[in-house]
Order: sequence, then structure tokens, then C-alpha cells
Amino acid sequence: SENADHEAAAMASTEKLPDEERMEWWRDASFGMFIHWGLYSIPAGIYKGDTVRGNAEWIMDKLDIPVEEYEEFAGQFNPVKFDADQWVKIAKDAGMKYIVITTKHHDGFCLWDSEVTDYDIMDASPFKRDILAELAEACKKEDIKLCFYHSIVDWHHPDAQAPLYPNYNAGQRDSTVFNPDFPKYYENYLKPQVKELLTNYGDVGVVWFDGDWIPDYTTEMGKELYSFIRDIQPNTIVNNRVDKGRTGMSGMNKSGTFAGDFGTPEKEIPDTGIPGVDWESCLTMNNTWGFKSVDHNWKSSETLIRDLVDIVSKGGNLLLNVGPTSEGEIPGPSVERLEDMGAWIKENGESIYGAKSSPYEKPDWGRYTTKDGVIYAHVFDIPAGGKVTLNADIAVDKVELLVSPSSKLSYDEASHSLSLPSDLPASEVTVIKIDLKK
Ligand code: FHN
Repeated sequence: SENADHEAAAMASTEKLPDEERMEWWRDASFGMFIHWGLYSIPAGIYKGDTVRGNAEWIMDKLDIPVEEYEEFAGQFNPVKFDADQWVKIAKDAGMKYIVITTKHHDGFCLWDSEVTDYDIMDASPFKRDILAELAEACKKEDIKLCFYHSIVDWHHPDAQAPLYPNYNAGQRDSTVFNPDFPKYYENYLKPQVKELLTNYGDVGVVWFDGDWIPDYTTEMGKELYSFIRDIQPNTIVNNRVDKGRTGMSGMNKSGTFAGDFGTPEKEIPDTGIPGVDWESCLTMNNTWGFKSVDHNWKSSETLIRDLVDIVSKGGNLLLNVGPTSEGEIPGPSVERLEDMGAWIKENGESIYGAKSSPYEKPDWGRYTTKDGVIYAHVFDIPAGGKVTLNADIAVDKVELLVSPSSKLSYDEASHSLSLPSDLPASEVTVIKIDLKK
């Protein structure tokens, strides 16, 4: 309603913080949930007997599904098992501090009641519930930051794509083909939708743009859109895909002045962090962002926990993806991995949240993080005999196991090494807390 909209807008904080303060919650959070959900969860990677190679959310483009055919999925989208509180609980129990959900992916379908289109959950589907509104309420209850992914690419909007190929193969369009009407889409559709997202759902932690690669979208548009967002909600954080600075999947900005508050490595973890540069690796647990009913290739919980440690040790955040089903459920294998991650973080989160990259070379047995003058050594695979050799340039005063401080560890100054007890409980990563000499 009109009042609710105004109330939501009023809730969004309007006092402009200095960047260091604005970024603080995000830098300390370290770990967020990415949610790729939309009409593509219905075919789930398979259409008319063909299976899409790779990401299931690209099925419309990869299998050349004409707009009129793909639109039929909207009338079938009825995720009756969707429970925002359950999703938020899964994220919170996993140790995730923010949730980034696809408000609209490249296929153009909107998970909220948009005023500028009927191609949305309220008007085109039998579900007729505002998914973003329910998620916003659930996040607020659990103090989880609500964040919005939004695609610049739109395979449904006629002004956003190159002239229609025979099969509307818009996503694969020739990079020299421009759509003369794209500025109309930008002005009359993309910006109004971004304004809706930043006006109707309270505080938005991050706007996570995607689709920055299309040639019709210009750096002028990107810089304007960044300012447009900050004018509505001054403290919202915006990724670097709002502009044109990103260098491919490595995600960091090339030199030059580009808008965006953090780099976005995708499906990869950089070899090292970059001092003074904020970045977040977005990873899948399998090999697709959107739900796929076949060929998953799931990563182990251990790998995912070690990825989190690796990323934080380099000064980044992990945005880890789930692809809910067309019924509105986060797949079981994803939930299992998130439960394992939550159990590890519950015991070892001190070495992750608010922790930063250390000045020490990464050891071959694991990673270091640092917080408040303390060093945390994360041992991935305990060396034979339990002997862990620390970097010689670490001035060690005291070492102890993070999970059981009473179990004093003896440190041999001469060899810079310590011996872990043989009866340690099994862990994906064993954390040693190192107090430094004053
Ligand atoms: O094309 C999208 C893809 O579907 C997915 O959303 C990823 C997630 O970051 N971004 C784009 C590929 O770079």
C-alpha cells in the first residue's frame, strides 16, 4: 500500500556514512548466501529433451527458447513450499550474515510486484505473493542483511536486446550489434525498477548488478546508476558490475575510475588479495547457479569451508550460492553443506568474522588470518606427526587450540614449530590461536 511503501522508504537509513563506516558491516560479515531463483527452476536445465550445458539459468538463451514459449513458465511458477523464514534460518545457521537474491535474472522475470511490468510474480504467476517482501521481513526478524542481485541484461524486454534473431538468441548476440532503444530501457525500465527495489523493501545492504558486459550499457549509465542508488539509500553498497571496470571472471577492476564498491571474482578465488581493495568471490556448490535436475558435481563441505578460510585469509568475502527448486525449496545437498559449514563456524567463527589478511606468506599446510593483533593459523591437513611449522617471521608469545584453549600447545622457538596432539577431534580445518610478543 502507499503508506507501507512510504514507511519502508522511511526505514531505509538516509544519513550518509563515510565509506569506512558504510563498508564495515560487509567487511566484517565475510560470508553471505547467493540465491539464484526464477522461472528457470521449472525446466531445471532440460527443455524438449535437450540439456543445457553449464548454468541452468541460461536455458532460455542456450537452448534458443523463443520469448513466447519461455513466458509460459510464468503461468506454471507456483512455489508453494517457499518459506522465507526457513531460508533465512538455513543461512543464519550456516553463519551467513547477508543474503543476495536474484530480483530479476537475464530472463527478465521479476520476483517482486513491479509497477513497470506484468512479467512478475504478482501478475504473471499463480503464486501472487511478493517474494522480496516476504524475504525482507524474514531477514529483518533475524538481523540478516537483505541484498538484491539485479540483471542489466534482459532477454524479455524488446528494448534491451539486439534485433531478434530467428530464435531470439539475444544473450549470445554479436557484440557489434547495438539496440538503438537500449537507452529507453535504461531510463524507463532499469532505473525505475532499481528505484522500486530501493524504496519498497526497507534497508538494502547491497545492490549486486550483473550483465555489465553488454555493449549497449555504457560506463556513463553505470556511474549514473551508482549515484542514483546512493541518492535513494546513501549507505547501500554496490558491486563493481554496476559499471564497466570489471576484468572478466577474475572480477577486479582494470585501472581507471569506475563505480562500484567491491570486486566480484566469479567461480574463482584470487591467488592473493589486493591491499585496499574490497572483493567477494561468488561460488557455486556445484556447477550451476540456477537449480539443475542433472549433473551436479557437488563440492564437499570440507572444500567449501577451506574456500571460506582461503578467501578471508586474502581479505575477501565468500558469497556462496543456492539454487532453490521450482517448489521453493533449497536443495537437500545444499542444506547439508551449509549445516556442516555452520557447525565449523560456530566453533571457529572468531578466526573468520572481522578477520583480515595477515602480512605473512601463506604456508603450504593452510592459511593465516588476523584480528585485533592475534594471528589464526588454519591447518587444512595436519602434517604427519602433528608438527606444524609457523613462518619464521611470526613473533610467537603463546599458541593454543582455538576450540580448546586449555589444551596448551608447546612451541619450539628454534624450529618455529608446534606439535598438535594426536587425539584432536577431526575437523575440516584446525585453528591455532597465536598471541604475538608485545
Ligand atoms: O550470467 C550470469 C550467471 O547466470 C550468474 O548469475 C553469474 C553469477 O555471478 N553471473 C553471470 C555470469 O558471469
